[in-house]
Formats: sequence, structure tokens, C-alpha cells
Amino acid sequence: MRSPQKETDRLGLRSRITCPHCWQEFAAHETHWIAVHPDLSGDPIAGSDEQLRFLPTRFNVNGQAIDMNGVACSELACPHCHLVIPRALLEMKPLFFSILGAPGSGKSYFLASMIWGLRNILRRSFRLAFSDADPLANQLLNEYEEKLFLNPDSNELVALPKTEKEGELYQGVSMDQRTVWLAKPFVFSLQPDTDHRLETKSSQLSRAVCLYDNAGEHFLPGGSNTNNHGTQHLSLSQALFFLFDPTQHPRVRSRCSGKSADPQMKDHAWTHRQDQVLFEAASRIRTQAGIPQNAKYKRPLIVVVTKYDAWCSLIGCPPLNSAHLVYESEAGGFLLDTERILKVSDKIRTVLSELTPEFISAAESFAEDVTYIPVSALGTSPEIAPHGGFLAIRPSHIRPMWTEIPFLYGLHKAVPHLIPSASSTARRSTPGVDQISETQLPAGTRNPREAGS
Ligand SMILES: Nc1nc2c(ncn2[C@@H]2O[C@H](COP(=O)(O)OP(=O)(O)OP(=O)(O)O)[C@@H](O)[C@H]2O)c(=O)[nH]1
Ligand SMILES: [Mg+2]
Ligand SMILES: [Zn+2]
Repeated sequence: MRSPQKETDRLGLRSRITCPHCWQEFAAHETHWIAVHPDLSGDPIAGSDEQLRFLPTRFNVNGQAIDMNGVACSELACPHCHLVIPRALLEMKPLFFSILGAPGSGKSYFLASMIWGLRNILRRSFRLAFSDADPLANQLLNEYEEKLFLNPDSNELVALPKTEKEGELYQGVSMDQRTVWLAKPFVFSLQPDTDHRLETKSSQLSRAVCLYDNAGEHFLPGGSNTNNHGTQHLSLSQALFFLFDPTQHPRVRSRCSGKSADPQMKDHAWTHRQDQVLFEAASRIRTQAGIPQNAKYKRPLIVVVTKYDAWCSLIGCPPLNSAHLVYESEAGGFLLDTERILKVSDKIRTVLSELTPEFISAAESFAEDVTYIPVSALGTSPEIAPHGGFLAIRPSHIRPMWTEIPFLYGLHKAVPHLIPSASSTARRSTPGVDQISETQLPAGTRNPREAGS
């Protein structure tokens, strides 16, 4: 029989772990285990339907804790919130990326489309193995992907549900004699594959990537309270992905009038003040991370400008093809064209500065490093379902555009060497958003810095 500390050392586990549910840090030897014996059901924190969590004193030869009734266990839990900790978090450094944005800005569709694209591009191009660290925990996201990308009835209308506050993507636990709601993480393991050029550095480069799909209401002013800790990942995040939805902005709608049939462009469709959502997030991050009011946020703020298919007429609808940004170098190996991403960002910023200046100023007054990346999770407009009147899409029509790019760019910034970059100047460029000339931009959206140059 070994002690928990000896087990930690023997298995080479990380000495400190951050819980992806309650974000508290704890030592590996404090990790709780989840009892298996049926008589040990009911946990004072995780809930009466859950098996008991316990700090083990006995392990079998395979390193599994033995519960009080003598059964070997396999699942681990946080000593604070008692929720399940995927093993990847004991072995790899965590990488938190926060996705935030107003209700209806496209977070759930973007997340599903991004993960679907990443499963392919990370392995195929960057030789990185990217897989579900805990398939059970990622089940809902897997269902989203299946609905959109593996649907046998690909001509039937489908829709992802609106993310509800305290719904399926949240878990309630009893802490300090009250129910506290925590966001469910989606956890992926990301590690160099055997044919990666830095495979020998795998232990330094591997990451347990934690992502969250919050209800947009949680980001509205007043949307978080002492019983809801759903957005605390913001302050731990290595990069923020703020989803800005131009279709919710009255000026964009009016400029695209007659050029987009998207139902979301209609005047009566809902809108939220997205600059206010960003201010609210900024204020929470400053408070939680102890950043003074006059200091800027230092980590990347990636403004993911969603639903490109609906507003692309503003810039003449050049195609967004990931192959324009991810390409094979002459020396072998794939590179991300970060120079081109920054040029695209400049163009999008120019357009948004004219139409949505309050948002640009909110973003740039908060963060030092802001990049604007257009994406479309669907590549086409949803339609109004004849029964129910909600927005839905036919899977066979879905053509995602650049949904993997914000993550690749965030990863490039957060973990040096994982996603190598290059500039496009060395190669023949294909036409893209960065090559739209100032004169092609709609009048009034030209960048005074560049005009006439
Ligand atoms: N035109 C277009 N519409 C999109 C796209 N992605 C999502 N939508 C539509 O945007 C609406 C909202 O998308 P969601 O992903 O549910 O938005 P959300 O941010 O998760 O919203 P909450 O869960 O309420 O916070 C849906 O009706 C989608 O049909 C896109 O790429 N293009
Ligand atoms: Mg949602
Ligand atoms: Zn916890």
C-alpha cells in the first residue's frame, strides 16, 4: 500500500492542479477519488445522486484508490467542488480559453464548428493529436458536432438549443450551505504526435485545453452573482475569444439592407449592446485577476467577428478559406500565416471602426493586443423553421469558414512552438480579405491612415 503523495511521485503527475470547474488550485496528493461500491452513494457536496468522494489511504498495485468497501476506483474529483477531474489535467498543463459574447452571438455554433475543424487540421497539418480528454464530459459538444456535421438526415432542418442559464451546461454543487452553479468544462488533450518535429519535448508542449460554452445572459451586466461562478474562467484564460456579431448591430443591418436575406438582419430581430457585454467581462476580469482599472489586459483579446456570410457584402464577400492561412513550408511542416491574419484584422477593424466605433473603443481600451478575425460557423444563413418559427439549418448546406483560425492563432500566442508561423510575403498570395483595396471598402469605412496611400 502506498500513500497518495508517493503515488503522485511514482506516476509523475503534476504537483499542482487547477480544477476546471471551480478554478481552485490543489496539490495532486489532495485529489479525491470517486467511490464505486453501490453502498457508498450520496456525496455532501456533489449531490445525493452522486457517489461519495473520498481522500484515499489505500491503493492497489495499478495505482487505483480502494474505496471504504474494498472496491478499486478509477475516477478522480476536485477536493473543493467534488466534480470530476479528467486525468489529462493531472498530467498536462492546463490551457484555458474563454469564449464569450452576447446571447445569440453564435457561441454554441462556433464552438461546435471550431472543434470539428480542429480535429482535422491539428492532426493533418500541425501533427498535433487533439482528442476528448473525457468523452463523457464532452458529450454535449460531441452531440452538437454530430447534429451539424455527421447527420444522416442532412437535408432536414436542425438547430442547436439556446444555452440556458443553469441548464445542461452548468452543474450545481452545495458549497457553504448553498447551491453554487459552475460551468461545465469541455476538456481536450493536445499533444505532439509521434511524427511531430518536437515530439521529444512532448511533456513541455502538451496541454489539457479547457473550453466553456456559457449562456450569453451570464455575460450581461448583473448576469453573475455569488451563487453563479459560471464565468470565473475569464480571469484564468490565456486568450479571450469575444464573439462579436455584426448582425445584432443596427448600423450593420442598415448597411447590408437588400444584400443579405438572413432573417437575423431584419430590423425586428434581437440586439444586444455588445460593447456593454465586453465592458462587463472586462470589469469581472479586472476584479478577479486584480488588474488595476487603469492598466490594460496583457493577454490576447481575439475578437471573433461571427456570421461572416451575413455581412460579407460590406467588403465584397471575398472567400475565407483556411488554406489561404495554413500552408506547407518548403522545408516541410505547416505554418500559420500570422502576417496575413494581422492584415485581415486591420481591414475588419477599419470597417468596424466606422460602423460600430463604440465596440472598437471598448475592446481597445480594455486590451493591449486585439485581433479581429472574421468567421462563419455555418457559411450560410439559417432559415426560419416552418413549425416553431426558430432559426434552423440544413446540415448539407453548412460550409464553415475560418472557424479554426482564432484557436490556431490563440494557440500560436499562448504556447510557443506548437503552431509555427510565417509571413505570406515569401509566397504567392491568393486573393483574400487582406487584399481588398481601400477603394473597395464601402464609403465611410475607409481607413483615414491608409486612404490615398
Ligand atoms: N448567418 C449565420 N447565422 C449563424 C451562424 N452561426 C450561428 N448563427 C445563428 O445564430 C443564432 C445564435 O447562435 P448560437 O450559437 O445559439 O448563439 P449563442 O451565442 O450560443 O447564444 P446563447 O446560447 O443564447 O448565449 C442561431 O440561430 C444560429 O442559426 C453563422 O455562421 N451564420
Ligand atoms: Mg449557446
Ligand atoms: Zn473544483
